[in-house]
Amino acid sequence: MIATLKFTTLLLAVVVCWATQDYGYKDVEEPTLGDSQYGSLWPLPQKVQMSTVAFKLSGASFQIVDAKESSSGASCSLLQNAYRRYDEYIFPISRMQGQNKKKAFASDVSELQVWITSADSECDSYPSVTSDESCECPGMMFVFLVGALSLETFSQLVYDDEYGAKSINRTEIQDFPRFAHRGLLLDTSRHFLPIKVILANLEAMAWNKFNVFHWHIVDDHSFPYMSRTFPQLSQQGAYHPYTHVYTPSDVKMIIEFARLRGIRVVSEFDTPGHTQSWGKGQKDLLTPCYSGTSPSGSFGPVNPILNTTYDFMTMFFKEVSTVFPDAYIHLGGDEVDFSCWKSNPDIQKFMAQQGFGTDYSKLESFYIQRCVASVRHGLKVKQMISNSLKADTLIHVWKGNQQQYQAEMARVTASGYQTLLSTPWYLNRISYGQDWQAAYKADPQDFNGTDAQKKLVVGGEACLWGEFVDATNLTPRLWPRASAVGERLWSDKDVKDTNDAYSRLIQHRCRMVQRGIPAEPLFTGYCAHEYK
Ligand code: CP6
Repeated sequence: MIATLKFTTLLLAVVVCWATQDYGYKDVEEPTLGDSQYGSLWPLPQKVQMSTVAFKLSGASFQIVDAKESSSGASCSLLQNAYRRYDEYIFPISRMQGQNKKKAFASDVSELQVWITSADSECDSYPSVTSDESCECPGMMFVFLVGALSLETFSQLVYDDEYGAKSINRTEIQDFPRFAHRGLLLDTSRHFLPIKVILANLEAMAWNKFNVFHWHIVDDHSFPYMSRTFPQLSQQGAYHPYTHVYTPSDVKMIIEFARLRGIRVVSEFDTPGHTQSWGKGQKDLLTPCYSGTSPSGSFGPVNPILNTTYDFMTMFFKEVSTVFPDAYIHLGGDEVDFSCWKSNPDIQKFMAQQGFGTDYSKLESFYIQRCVASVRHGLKVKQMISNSLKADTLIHVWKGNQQQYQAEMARVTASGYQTLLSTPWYLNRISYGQDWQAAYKADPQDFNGTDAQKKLVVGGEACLWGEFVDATNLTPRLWPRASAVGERLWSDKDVKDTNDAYSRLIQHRCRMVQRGIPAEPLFTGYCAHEYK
């Protein structure tokens, strides 16, 4: 039985203005605004039973503590860290000002007991694709079985009653993610992103239950990754050799900040295309392009016919695998421009020797396979993500229109590969109106295939490519639009009522703003806190 939870202070009806002219965004209807029975929960848990029985959270005494039975406790810095964060989210001002020192009433909730049941908790280790992210919160409201993610759910249940007192309704929740891989791609090559911007967005990712930061760290335009083995790559290839780089300790800090929030950091070093910036610090790595019979002075993709290329890749990826603890490395492999390879007589000769004819995609596969072999040689246990078909790699589908990507998902899974979807979630593409809805409606398992094929879909990633974003506009462009992807990847596949989502997302967006993330509005309206 699910009862309605009323949020009297958070929401008033918004007057919806219908466009009478064609502004080019009429294909998406404005959702109707009504209170969701699920309050401001986002993403929606798998099972929610909310009652109308409300309790006050006493600001004076409320605390998040380890349950006696919990298998993790005071020595778990990951948990203690999370308690502190969520205490502040739930009591944003009153704690700081020492207010609310009233005596607690008998019916008040004074404690949230955190009970970790898994034997191998992740206090000191890194999250992985097999991490248990489930939460069962049965019976008594005060005893929860939670991981760090369910603290987020708990905090979303807390609301201000009509007198402004923190309240929570008796609620039973059972929760687990629909997909194990819920990623967000940020691009730090087209524009350098200061550490604090990355950290702020990792924080917002945790609120939206994303668990993979896909770090598209280098590309054509700059090489901000400071390599210990090849320091000249960033010295020559970064926008600035000292200020616009990520040092080993910066990278460490980002990985630790992510770990404390249950987020994996998967690094991507895209080759053989998108590598112009690599060429500045690494001689002979890129293919010299020709105009007619002489070199033109410009360079193309990584040179696939030299042994030195593979020696370099082996050493480079060996380093990357020690810097980034995740089991996966993303190898990119997208958008290779063949024109430079075609122009180069040495490459032409090599093509003939190998019997590739004029099919340059065969040369591309040749490169990827040798690269994978050298990466594997350097890493042994590492797994790889790419968009090329090769056994035991995870295939990332990130091209085409809806029909094409659905066909691609069907093809990839029919061949038995695990897959990740990104095509419908290019958040760098913006348009007038509520484009979160298109992202919300896309479903990674929506393609022609058997149940076994559908099971091979491990999740998806929202992408924010960096050509038109830097620290000034990244965060509001990303949130709450990425939240739509967050719910699609976390909640049950039948959670697809856009009106209900709209009501919850408006409140979730206000909550993000209140917690310090400048998330853009979905449409007209207001947030209860914004007058402060
Ligand atoms: N960079 C890299 C990009 C893109 C890709 N790869 C890209 C292309 C088109 C759009 C968005 C991003 N900027 N390395 C393609 C995956 Cl719309």
